Amino acid sequence: MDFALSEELLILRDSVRKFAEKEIAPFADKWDEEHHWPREIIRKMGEMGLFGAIIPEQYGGTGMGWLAFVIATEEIARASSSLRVAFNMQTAGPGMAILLHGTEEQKKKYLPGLCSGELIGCFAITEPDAASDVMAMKTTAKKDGDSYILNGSKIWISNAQYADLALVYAYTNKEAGPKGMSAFLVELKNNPGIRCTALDKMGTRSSPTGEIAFEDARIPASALLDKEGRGAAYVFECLNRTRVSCAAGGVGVAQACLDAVTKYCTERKQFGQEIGQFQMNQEMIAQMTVEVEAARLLVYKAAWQKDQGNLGNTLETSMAKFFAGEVAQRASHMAMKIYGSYGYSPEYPVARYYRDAVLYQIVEGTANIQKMIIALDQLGYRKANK
Ligand code: GRA
Repeated sequence: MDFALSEELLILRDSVRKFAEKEIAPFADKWDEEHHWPREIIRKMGEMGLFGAIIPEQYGGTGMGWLAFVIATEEIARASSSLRVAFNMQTAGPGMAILLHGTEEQKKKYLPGLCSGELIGCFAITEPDAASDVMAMKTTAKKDGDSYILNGSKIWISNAQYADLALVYAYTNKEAGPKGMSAFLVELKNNPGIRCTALDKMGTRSSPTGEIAFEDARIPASALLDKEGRGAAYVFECLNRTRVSCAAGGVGVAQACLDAVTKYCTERKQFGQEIGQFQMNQEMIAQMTVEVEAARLLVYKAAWQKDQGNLGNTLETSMAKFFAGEVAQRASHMAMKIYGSYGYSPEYPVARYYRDAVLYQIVEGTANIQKMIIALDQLGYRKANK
């Protein structure tokens, strides 16, 4: 066992950190307030090779691997939780699905653009009545000659209103249950049957979120990913990748809270001394320090396993996602207590961290869903790892 990061990963971490501190952190509050999605920053992240870490060089990636991917995610989330969403929308979701199951033509057509950030991606699972209960989705895809006709509605889709390409899950044969779900690579623009509209949220406001409505939307039959009936396996496989990056995002937000309170505790004075001298604050600082490190180690372990070829490590991925979400939420709560009224003010980013942290207990499978996966595995009722 070796806990040291390689020279290559340390260089990556430092360069992403410098980029995020210079080009994201100073503007993150303003972008959040204005609900602004900085397209040019997504492009720069792509050009730096961040999205391509998990994609081989021949398709426009860098092939650095999952550990590199989560390290970069954490550093971006530390500056802006909103901007880390791009890692999942570009490559952890659609990009990897294409790499693993797409045709050579689909790989050549989409992967270089998803890596560089020239193409904007997203994935569409959730529906108004099918969120935790994925299999209850109602969207259908009916074969019609050389086309499929899509009908249904997807909700809470990151990037919906800007994405070029969506990985969409729909039933091609509802009666067949899990065997009747399929995955499609849908080009969202210039299709009269597809309507994308924006949704508002209380946090993560510089990450666009929306609805996608399919009304007799005709897509070419070549948009099918692999074969009909593979959708159920691919949807959970996809979540098993995106959840680890999401977990790294939670660590990034928690680290940002720890950075903020460390600075504030040694600057702010009350009762004639720095507030870091008060044991009640020290208790919170100690708690945050340990929890951030423990969450990071769970994320690294899950990413390391994926680098060993174990992409089906649902158990370790769910543990990382669950714990990082809890830690982000607790760290932001403690930061709020330490900052007091200033935490509640938009003058400091703590209020943003607090709003953003809540998301990690909801998105990519709620905290309860992760606990269910972990407990069912522990009890021997349903093995998590595939
Ligand atoms: O065996 P079978 O033929 O019946 O097929 C089943 C199973 O073998 C079928 O899927 C297969 N399967 C898998 N295949 C490959 C299940 N897991 C895997 C896997 N890991 N790999 C149905 O399985 P099931 O267990 O019967 O399904 P279920 O009971 O519905 O699933 C359980 C569970 C509740 C855990 C699942 O539905 C779940 O994870 N729900 C949470 C949904 C979720 O995470 N939604 C997130 C939406 S995406 C999002 O939030 C985007 C955020 C973007 C951002 O901002 O980052």
